[in-house]
Amino acid sequence: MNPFHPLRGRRLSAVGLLAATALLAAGTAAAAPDATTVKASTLGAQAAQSGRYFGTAAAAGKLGDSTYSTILDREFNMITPENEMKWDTTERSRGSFNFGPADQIVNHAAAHGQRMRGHTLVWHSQLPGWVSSITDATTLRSVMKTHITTEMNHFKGKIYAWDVVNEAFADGSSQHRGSVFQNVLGNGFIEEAFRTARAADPAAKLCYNDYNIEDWNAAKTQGVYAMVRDFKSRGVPIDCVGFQSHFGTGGPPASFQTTLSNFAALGVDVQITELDIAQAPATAYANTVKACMNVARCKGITVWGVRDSDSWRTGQKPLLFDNNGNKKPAYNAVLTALGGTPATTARASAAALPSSFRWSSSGALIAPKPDSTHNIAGIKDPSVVYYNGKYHVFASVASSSGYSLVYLSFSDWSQAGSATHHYLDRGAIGTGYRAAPQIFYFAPQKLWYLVYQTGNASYSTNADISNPNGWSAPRNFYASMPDIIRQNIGGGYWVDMWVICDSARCYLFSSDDNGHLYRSQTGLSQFPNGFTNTVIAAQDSNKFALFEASNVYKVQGSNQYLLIVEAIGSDGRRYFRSWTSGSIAGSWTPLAATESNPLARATNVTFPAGAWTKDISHGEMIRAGYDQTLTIPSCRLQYLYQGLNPNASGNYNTLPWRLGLLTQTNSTC
Ligand code: 9MR
Repeated sequence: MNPFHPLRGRRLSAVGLLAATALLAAGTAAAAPDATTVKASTLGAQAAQSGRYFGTAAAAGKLGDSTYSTILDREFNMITPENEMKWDTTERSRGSFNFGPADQIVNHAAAHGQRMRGHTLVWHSQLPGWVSSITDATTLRSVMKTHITTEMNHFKGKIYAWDVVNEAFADGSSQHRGSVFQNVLGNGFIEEAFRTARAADPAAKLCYNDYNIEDWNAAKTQGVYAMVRDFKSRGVPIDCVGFQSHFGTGGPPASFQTTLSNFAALGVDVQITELDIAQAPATAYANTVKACMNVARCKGITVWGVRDSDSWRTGQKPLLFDNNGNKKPAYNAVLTALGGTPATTARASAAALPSSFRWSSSGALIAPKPDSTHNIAGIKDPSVVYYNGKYHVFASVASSSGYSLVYLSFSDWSQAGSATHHYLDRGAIGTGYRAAPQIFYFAPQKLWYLVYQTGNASYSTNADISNPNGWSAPRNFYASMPDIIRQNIGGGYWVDMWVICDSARCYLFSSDDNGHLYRSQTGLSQFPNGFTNTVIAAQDSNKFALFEASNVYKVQGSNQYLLIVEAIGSDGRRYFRSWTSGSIAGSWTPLAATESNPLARATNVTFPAGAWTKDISHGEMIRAGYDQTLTIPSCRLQYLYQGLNPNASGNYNTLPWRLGLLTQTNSTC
């Protein structure tokens, strides 16, 4: 946002902003995406379109392998730790818990907007000797309950579903297998485990997980089915059954879909939890996915590893990616069975986002809270991340005397209005012109960055986002305004700095209120230093069509980046245009980029709580994660924005801006 211009663009008469105004990007724009194409080009994004997830097992020790983590974060939106949550890692000796390796995966998932399955709490295998040698029921019962409770408490709020009990049934039989739990506690140990788990984390789904229960005619399947039926009839808490699905070359048994739907009919979700198929025949994979797609309560599919080289059965090459991370034929078969379009037959950047948008707006949720030293008229330019169970909002506060920054946090939007406002000018960020913040976690340095404008592009860092006093003093990204900006800024203002990184580089965008979007770059390992090669990323001869408040995001589960830019419409009101690109530095293709088909404008927003604003102005998408990749979901977008009483007038800096939340209503998933 531009802090100084009083009238800047407000009620400008007939600026003649035309839909067709060209956005000149570096390179030429490709044809606009087909309006009917909403198929995604990755497994997770495509599964999400039917309300399902697509996950993989992952190993903490491989997160640093960039081939591995690139595929992990591109394709999968659910992660199961392959070994890190098992008893022999988490409680190797009695009462001594180690959650470090699992935390690495959980943190990675949170930063990339992925959900987690917890695997596994009670299992006869990978069980330390001190547990399997217990012979006394009172001791074992206490040990089992402590283990479940301590582990679930540690990960509380972060796990979608737990495999509470794993592989408790004997091969080829409808009876429990022998194990220390079975032998010492008897048949009731499974029920005891589920009851303990429900008490520990009532919000997590509780699953029973097993292998060789996919064939409806197998004795083991019947044994598990009878147990689930019994649990449901007696009110023993169970929410889901996991079918591991470690298949031979033939793939799933013919009755697999019948099995899934019969279990679902008992009132539990079903999930495919550890899928791999010897030699990975495309048809066998497709049949497995179709069985799930045909059962409404089949909520998702997890494959047991990323590349063949990551598999526990690596010699059988059972996974979707080869040792080099290339997609195998089974990959395309799975994507197609999920309803998607493999890249070989569609544009590589097939749109995960629709090409037109509709939104519903909240009322004004956040108003300024002036105090004795902050005589504030408006709260503006919000940046927001959801982290550790809370929304953390940073915003500009404006008054006739200038701009500074404020921080507030809350767990739910209904609490936003009552949150305490912490003025950041009280700490090392200091007083003076600081505005238009952007917040993100820079994972390589384990530090939060707050980027903002001071006349230069500035930043502060903090190890703890929730500590408003922890921010460092401002530092500048540039020694001075880059030449290309000086040459093009005209009578505009250098505003709205925005950082986004991919796996190799970080980019710094900024606007000039004069029709130019600039982009500089530096290496990921050099960040925050070394921003150079500043170029015009996009421009428009009508400055109001490409004004300010640009955001660039990675769209989760797709190859797409989304660019949104605030424009001033022919009615003088603020609204947003949008483009997509396959790379941050790429050319931008119009998505919803006109006044008549905008990303967000008063014309495509409904206001059930009353039309309190005609401006949809500077704000932030609610991200799927919180790290430097700025990943947003591909559906059900939400955008926190600044709006204004339409009758307000006067000096721009004293306008009564408030914050409201848009929620996308035309999402296909
Ligand atoms: O893939 C896991 C492998 O790395 C471990 O060595 C093995 C130890 O038992 O467990 C593997 O995962 C198993 C999962 O936890 C439960 N179902 C069977 C999986 C394959 O053995």
